[in-house]
Amino acid sequence: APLIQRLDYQQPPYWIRKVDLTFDLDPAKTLVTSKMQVERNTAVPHGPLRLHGEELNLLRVLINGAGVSFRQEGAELVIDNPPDEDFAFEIRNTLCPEKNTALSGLYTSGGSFFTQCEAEGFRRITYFLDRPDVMAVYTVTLRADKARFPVLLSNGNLTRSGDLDNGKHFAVWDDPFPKPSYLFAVVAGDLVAREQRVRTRAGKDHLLQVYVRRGDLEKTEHAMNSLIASMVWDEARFGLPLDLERFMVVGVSDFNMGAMENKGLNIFNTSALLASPATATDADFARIESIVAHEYFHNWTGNRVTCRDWFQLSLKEGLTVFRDQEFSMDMAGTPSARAVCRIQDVRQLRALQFPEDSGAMAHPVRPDSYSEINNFYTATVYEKGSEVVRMYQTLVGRAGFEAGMKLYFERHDGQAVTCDDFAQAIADANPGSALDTRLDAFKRWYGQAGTPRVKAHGEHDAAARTYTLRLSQQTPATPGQTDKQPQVIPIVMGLLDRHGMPLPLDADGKKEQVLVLDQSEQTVVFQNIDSEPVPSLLRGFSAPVVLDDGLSDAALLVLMRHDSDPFNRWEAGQRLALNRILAALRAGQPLQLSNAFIEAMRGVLNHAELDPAFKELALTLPGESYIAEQLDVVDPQAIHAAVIAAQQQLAAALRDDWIAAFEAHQIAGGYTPDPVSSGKRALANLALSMLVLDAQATGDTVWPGKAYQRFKDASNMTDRLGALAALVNAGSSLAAPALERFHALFKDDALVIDKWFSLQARAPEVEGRVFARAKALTKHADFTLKNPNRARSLLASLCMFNPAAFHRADAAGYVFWAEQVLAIDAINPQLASRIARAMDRWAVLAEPYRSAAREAVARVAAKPDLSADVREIVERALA
Ligand code: HT7
Ligand code: ZN
Repeated sequence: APLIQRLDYQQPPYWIRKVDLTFDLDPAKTLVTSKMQVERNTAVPHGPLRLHGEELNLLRVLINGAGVSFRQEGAELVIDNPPDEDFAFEIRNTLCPEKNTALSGLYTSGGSFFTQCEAEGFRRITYFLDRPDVMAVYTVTLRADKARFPVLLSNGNLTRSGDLDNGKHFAVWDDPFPKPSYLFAVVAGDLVAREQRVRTRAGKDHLLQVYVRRGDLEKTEHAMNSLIASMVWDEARFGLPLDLERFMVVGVSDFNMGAMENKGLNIFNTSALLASPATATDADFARIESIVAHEYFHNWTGNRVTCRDWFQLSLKEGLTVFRDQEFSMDMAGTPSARAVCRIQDVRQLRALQFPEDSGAMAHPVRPDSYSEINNFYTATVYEKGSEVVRMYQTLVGRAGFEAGMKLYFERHDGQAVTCDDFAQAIADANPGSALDTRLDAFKRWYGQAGTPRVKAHGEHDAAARTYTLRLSQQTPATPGQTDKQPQVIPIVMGLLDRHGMPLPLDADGKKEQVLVLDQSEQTVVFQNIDSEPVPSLLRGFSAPVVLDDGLSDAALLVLMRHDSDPFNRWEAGQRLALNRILAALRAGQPLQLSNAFIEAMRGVLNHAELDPAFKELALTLPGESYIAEQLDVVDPQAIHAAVIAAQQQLAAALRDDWIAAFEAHQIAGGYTPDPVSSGKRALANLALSMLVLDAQATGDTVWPGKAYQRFKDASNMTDRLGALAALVNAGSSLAAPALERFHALFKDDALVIDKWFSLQARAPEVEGRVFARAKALTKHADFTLKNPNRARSLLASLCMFNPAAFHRADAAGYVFWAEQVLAIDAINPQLASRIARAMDRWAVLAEPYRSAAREAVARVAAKPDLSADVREIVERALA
């Protein structure tokens, strides 16, 4: 597949302004008739009309009602001499939705029809200028068998519907908003809806609907509540109202991602939509709330203002992730609950985006080239993109950012624009600000890959009563980018005295400020500082960088106990743990936690004021992939051994405290997924897992027995899965009967069975048993590669989230990976290329893993008929 370059962007030679689509829906052979109004784009040189089309059967092509000569060139339909004047263009084609296992374009799932058009799926439905800068108004007529497909949905408003001959019926949908083809959607099937009418602040009435399969209706209440909360929030925080009378959300079991923001007809993976206390965990409830919000927020950031080209993807994704993160924080409420959200987001960034930024697939937030755009729906575009948006807010302040957003919509509503347009709007709304004065330098965040390293070193001069902070930055080389310029890095900071009291930073007594590091090296001097302070830098994780402040354990303990910034309190604890683990790994010695660390953790666990949710995060050790990020040569087995040793020591040393914590955090009464209750459940589950782990070492049978009992009696999935995980992760003999019972209880609920697969594939490896079990599970009657959730629940869990089970000295993990990637590639290239990314970081592995991993990647790359998706991933890995 050709490499597409960002700088090659040109406007299309034609615009399609209006589309009239008719679908005669049949799973085996659907007929599509597309009538388009086409206009020549006089801004670019005259040329042929080239339409994209994939896997289609072309029946006829008419211009102004008459046949026209055309040719098919690869995946393009070419009309060499279209009229100069505006013309009517008609195409008829057929396609086969039931054979579409790639889940892109029009496909069937559970007997219903669904579409997925982002990024380039519309061309798998009909021939079109399938690019986001071509925006048209759509009218869609759907015809189908009424008994099998009683519900017929598309974007916009239902204008007509009725019966036809032969048991068929029809519906006509009009979407008044011009949109790019990637936002087009159709759903047809036997679905039911939860409905709610709402009136917005602006006094407009709207109908909200959540469509699902018949049995799932009672699992849609949380999604509906999340949708309403999102509407209220977007109007209150950004003044952005819902612009449609009808807003529909639909669930589908076979879906490549979490959800899709099609105009007025969002389509969701059922895993991101359906929840009941008995079947979904607290984490599921939170994820649903955030994905429902994310898709809803896209209506403005993505749909009303869209991307000019796919290189600008972060324009909508980074901004919308930022918006959903802010929403989740506002919903959480208290400062401490907000901090818990922030910590979770940063953990996710470090676990997924940091490794991406230092691996074979490292790319800027605005990539420079791609061969398959689906490979660039990445943690960098989404999560690092969101951090970039957050930095705008830090630099111009919250009110300044809101003013910038207002200007962005005033300027660009209804347009397809670029990241530069967004940056310009925020800067122009904040003249003279820290952003405005450095806008060009700030925009390097869009162009430079790699996570900047920031070094900080402080010196106190007792005689002069000054504290001098020397800061420096450097961004490591990434594929294709060797020389890096300094980034603009906002560092929110404060200084503490050694008792933890905040020190004034200037004559006004300010206790916190934003330092803007925009040079390779910079020095800041603070006056009137009597004794050596402890710097608290990068509060709230104010920039996506790795900070090395060289703080001693004693200084970290001060921050952990006293910092007014809860993020940095958590961070200090993580750093203390990380220092121990890294020291042991570097020395090749067994890990031994210090008494000071254990006592600090005991202090957190028993703290009278800290929230349970915060305690749970503080007492959870850094993840194995984040630890790997700190090392030049990665031995996944050694990292795993160190983490397990640390867990066991923490479990043993705090045993009585874990018992007290477990008992103190039981919840009487019904289940609610609010942050306070879910924090209590999270801490109780952590305590239980520690107690079962310790019991495994001491031979105690009481806590495994209690865990089994709790697993059986639990009234919600969070507690049930927590108890099951405690048994499985500790390798208890009660794990097998519990797993069997769990399967029997939930065998008819696909989303719960996904958890069953995932839990087993993520279990801590012991002597190859987890790998063997995961491999055996590929033969389980419930396993299939056709359903992405199921495939991911086993394969991504093993290959991407269980390094010690996957990276084996005998290379069996890599052989397994290669087999699975190739098998999936024949069914669903997008899914295959996601799993293929398990090998992104092969080059930093220690031997013997490194050579064996490379060999496996090379074997996959040697296959001649790979999809463009997987080919791009493996070729970048080998480059
Ligand atoms: N904008 C949506 C992206 C998406 C997607 C991309 C490629 C292939 C399938 C897909 N499904 C959804 C999702 C979002 O960011 O909200
Ligand atoms: Zn999105």
